[in-house]
Amino acid sequence: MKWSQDQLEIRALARDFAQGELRSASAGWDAAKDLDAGIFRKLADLGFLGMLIPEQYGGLDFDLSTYLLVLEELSWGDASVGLSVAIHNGPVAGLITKHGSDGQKERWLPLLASGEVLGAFALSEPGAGSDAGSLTTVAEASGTGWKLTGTKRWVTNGGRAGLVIVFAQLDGEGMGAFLVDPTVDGYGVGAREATMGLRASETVSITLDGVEVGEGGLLGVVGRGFPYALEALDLGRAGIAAQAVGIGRSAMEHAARYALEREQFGRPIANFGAIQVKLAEMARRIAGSRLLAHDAGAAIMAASNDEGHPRTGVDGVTARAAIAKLSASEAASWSADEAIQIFGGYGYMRHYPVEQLLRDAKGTEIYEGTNEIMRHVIAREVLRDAASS
Ligand code: COS
Repeated sequence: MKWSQDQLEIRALARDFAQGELRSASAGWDAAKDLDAGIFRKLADLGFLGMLIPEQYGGLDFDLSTYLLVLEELSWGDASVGLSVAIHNGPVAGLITKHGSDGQKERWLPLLASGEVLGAFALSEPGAGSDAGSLTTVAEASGTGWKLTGTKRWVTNGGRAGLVIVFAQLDGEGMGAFLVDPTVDGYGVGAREATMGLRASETVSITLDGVEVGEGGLLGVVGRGFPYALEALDLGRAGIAAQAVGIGRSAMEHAARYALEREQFGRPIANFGAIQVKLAEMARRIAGSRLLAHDAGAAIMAASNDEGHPRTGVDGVTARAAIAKLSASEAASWSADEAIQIFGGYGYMRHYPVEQLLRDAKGTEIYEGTNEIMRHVIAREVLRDAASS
């Protein structure tokens, strides 16, 4: 893959930021189970909270490959930061940019781009995860708009968010996507979940108890909420792939450095073939996954530029995003697991960095669609092609 000079400069900026601001803080944030709130201001100052937002609304209007390069670097520094930034820029800002009315874009995009408002995406529910079409949150017509009632789970950025995209069933009309200001009456935030990894990332439940959303709060077309959610997840999955590449690369680099320093049997363990095979395999899986993440980004860009790029089929956007996320998340978990093995007894200890990377990597196999769903989506598109050939 060949990057332009601009892309290389932006990647270098993100890498310096990750090195200076994230990497050394990451273990502390993991232990504290919270990010330093000031980090969002720093990200906003660099423009990293408006990466996909058009310039007229104060964003950087990056192409997707630049965006994915930045996400990889941020996630290399701290995967919880990578996740927050990916949700905010991808499914949230991406959906508003694509389907928002002029009024919605003017209201929300400058706030998201400047970091005044952090975005969250509320699709999953206690009983609706992989089966995202089975939501029980309802939106009832209220005369002046809609009234939302239900519970959402696993909402990243949920407590800090100043804007939440909430998906709810409309009476007999499919699903709607609503732009909810969390300061309204009836909006409640549950306790932070205690998660295995990505512990600094905020994951909460939210309750909606008759939350009023005016006419201007419905995103796009009535009843199209489910396709919007799936479309947002394509972009989200490309971002998670880049996040996983960052985590996997971090594990590989830690392991390689340790292998050069650690001596056993009178020489660095990097001299042993068993260690070299692990490092080579990490490099192969991570490099392949990076290409797949950027391939998904290219497909999404082609589709959104109306180049007639298909959504369905194994060459379509949805399958390519699923392939990238599946490959990268497995590469990250595998690399972090093998990095612990290379560190040996030290790797199993809390204050060495690689055990955190394994806990963080595991999340990428689950959120924004489990890897079982990724395989289902990919197989469905392979079979669709076969049936129509
Ligand atoms: N972009 C735009 N539209 C899309 C789309 C996309 N990527 N994918 C599907 N659609 C449209 C379809 O064209 C269809 O529209 P019509 O109703 O007009 O025909 C509609 O959306 C439903 O699509 P489809 O029938 O393919 O959906 P399924 O019910 O088969 O999808 C799965 C089932 C399991 C694939 C889906 O529910 C899924 O991805 N689940 C995982 C959810 C998830 O990732 N949850 C994690 C949330 S974030 S923590």
